[in-house]
Amino acid sequence: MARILITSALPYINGVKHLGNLVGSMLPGDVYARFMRMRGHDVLYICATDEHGTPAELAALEAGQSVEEYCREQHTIQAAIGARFQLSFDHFGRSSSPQNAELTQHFCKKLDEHGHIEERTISQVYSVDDARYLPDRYIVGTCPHCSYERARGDQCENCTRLLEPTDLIDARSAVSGSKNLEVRETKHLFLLQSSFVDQLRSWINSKDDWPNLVRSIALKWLDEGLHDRCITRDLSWGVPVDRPGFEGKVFYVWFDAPIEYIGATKEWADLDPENRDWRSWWDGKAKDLRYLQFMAKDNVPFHTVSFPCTLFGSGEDWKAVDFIKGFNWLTYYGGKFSTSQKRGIFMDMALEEFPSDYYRYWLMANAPEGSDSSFTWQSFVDGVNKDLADVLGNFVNRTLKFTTARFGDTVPDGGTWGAAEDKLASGLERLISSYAENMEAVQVRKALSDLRAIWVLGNEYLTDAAPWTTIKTDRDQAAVSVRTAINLIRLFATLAHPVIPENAGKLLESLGLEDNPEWPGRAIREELTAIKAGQHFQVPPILFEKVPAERVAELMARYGGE
Ligand code: B3M
Ligand code: ZN
Repeated sequence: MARILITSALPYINGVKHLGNLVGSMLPGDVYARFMRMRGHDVLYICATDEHGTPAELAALEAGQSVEEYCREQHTIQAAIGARFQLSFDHFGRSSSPQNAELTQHFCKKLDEHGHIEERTISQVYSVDDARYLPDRYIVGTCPHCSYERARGDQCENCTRLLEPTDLIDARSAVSGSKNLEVRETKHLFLLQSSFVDQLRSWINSKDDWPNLVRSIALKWLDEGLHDRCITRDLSWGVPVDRPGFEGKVFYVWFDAPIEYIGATKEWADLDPENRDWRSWWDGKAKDLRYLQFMAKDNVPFHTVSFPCTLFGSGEDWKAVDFIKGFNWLTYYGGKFSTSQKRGIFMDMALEEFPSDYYRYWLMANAPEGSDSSFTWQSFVDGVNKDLADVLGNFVNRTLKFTTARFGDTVPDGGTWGAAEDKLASGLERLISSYAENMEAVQVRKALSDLRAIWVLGNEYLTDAAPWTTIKTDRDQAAVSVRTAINLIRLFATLAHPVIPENAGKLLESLGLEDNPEWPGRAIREELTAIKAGQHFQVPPILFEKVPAERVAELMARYGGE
C-alpha cells in the first residue's frame, strides 16, 4: 500500500465549468482516485476553486456582487455540481483561504531568502476612470500591423502578433471603454526563473514515464528561454504581498493557484487536525508517497516550470509532482468550448439532460488523449446506447430477468464449472490485467476500451451458453450459466465502479452487496464464483435508458451544434 496524492487543476471561479474543463482535469483525476482507493491505497484527492485574478473581479462586478460574495457563492455552486458528477474529492478548497495566503507569503519569503526574488519597476497601464491598473489583455485597440480594431494589449487575435499595450492605436479599457489611460511606473516582485533552467531540464528529463504531450510542452518552454516572472499585481483582490512598499498589491493568480494544492491540503487537515497531517502529504523525503497531477495542456507550463521553481527555490523539502497527465482539447462540434461565449455544454445543463454516469463514461471513452476529440450529441448518444445500454445494461437485464422468471429471485444451485467457464475466465484474466495496467498508467482510452471488451466477453459467454435453450433439457446446465452471469454482473460493476460509480453501486446493491467494492484481486475463478447459490437478488430498474434517435436533433436545436 502506498500513499497517493492526486490533484486536478483548479477550476477557475467564474461560473460553472463545461465538459471540456471536466474531461481535462477533474474527471480523470476522480476516476484515477477511485481506482487507486479500490486497489487499497491511501489516496488523498485534492481540488479547489481558483479564485484570484482580474477575471474573478470582473465577473463579480458584472454580477453586481462583491468579489468575496461572488466567490463564496460560486464556490458553493461548483462544489455542489462536482458532487452531482460524483467527483470524490477528499477536499474541495478555495484558493482564497487563509491557509493559502499564509503559504503563498511563506514561499515568497523563502524564495527571497535564497536570492530568487528581485524588485523591479515596470510601466503599466492605469485606467483613471476605472481607478485600476489594467492587465494587458484588458486593454483593447487597433492593431498597428493589420488594423484589426479589437486587438488586445497582449496579442492581436486577427494576425496573432504579440503586442505591447502601448503598440495599440486608440487604446481603451476593455472594462469600461474609457480612453483615459496613463502609463504609470509601479514596483513589482520578479521570480528569477532563468536560474532554474538546468535544474528543471534535468528534472523533466528524469521523468521518462511522462506523456509526450507533457514533456514536449515542458521542454519547449525551457528551450525558448525562461524569462523572469512578475509574481505580483496591482489589484485589490488576491493574497496580499506582505512587504514594505507593496501595500495594496497582491500576488499574481498563477503564483498562488498551484500553492493552493498545498493550501487545500492544509484546509483539509485543519478540519480534523488530530487525525490529519497535511505536511506528510507534501514531504519531499517521503518514500511511500506518489504525487500525480491532472490538467489540460495549456496548464502544463505552470506545473512543469513555474510551480516547480517555487518549490525548488524555497530551499525546503517539498514534494514535487511524480507524474503529470495532460490532455488535449475536447471540442464542441469541432469548435472551442468557451465560458465567455457560453458555447458548448456546461456541467449544470448536462445533468438536466442525462445522468452523470452517461457523461463520465462517454468522456473517458473519448478523452482527448492522443489528440483533440470532438463532443457531438450524435457521438454521445451512440456511445450511451451502444456501450452502456446495449452491452452492459442489456447483459444485466437479460440475466436477471431470465433468472427471476425461471429460477426465482435467488441465485440457483446445480451444475458445475465447465469448459465454457474456463474459456470465459481466461479471456477475462487477460483483459482485466490489461485494464488494470492501463488504469495504473492513466491510459484512459485504452482502459475504457478494455472495460468495454470485458462487457462484450460476458455477453458472448451468455449468448453461447444460451440458458434459455439449455433449460429445456438440462436445468443444471442453465443454472451454472446464470450463476456465472450473475457473478459477471458483480465483476462488471466492480471494474466499472471508478468510471460509473452511481450505476455500479446500484448494480452491486441489487445483488445484495455493499457499494464499496475492492478491486477483484483473487484468482479469476474465485471471483467468478464469489456469489453462491441461495443469494437473494433484485432486478434493478433499467439502468441505462436507450436514448431515442430524435433526441439528437432536439439537443442540437437547444444547445447549438454543427
Ligand atoms: N485555474 C485553469 C484555468 O483557469 C486554472 C488552473 C489552475 S491550476 C493551479 O484555465
Ligand atoms: Zn493584427
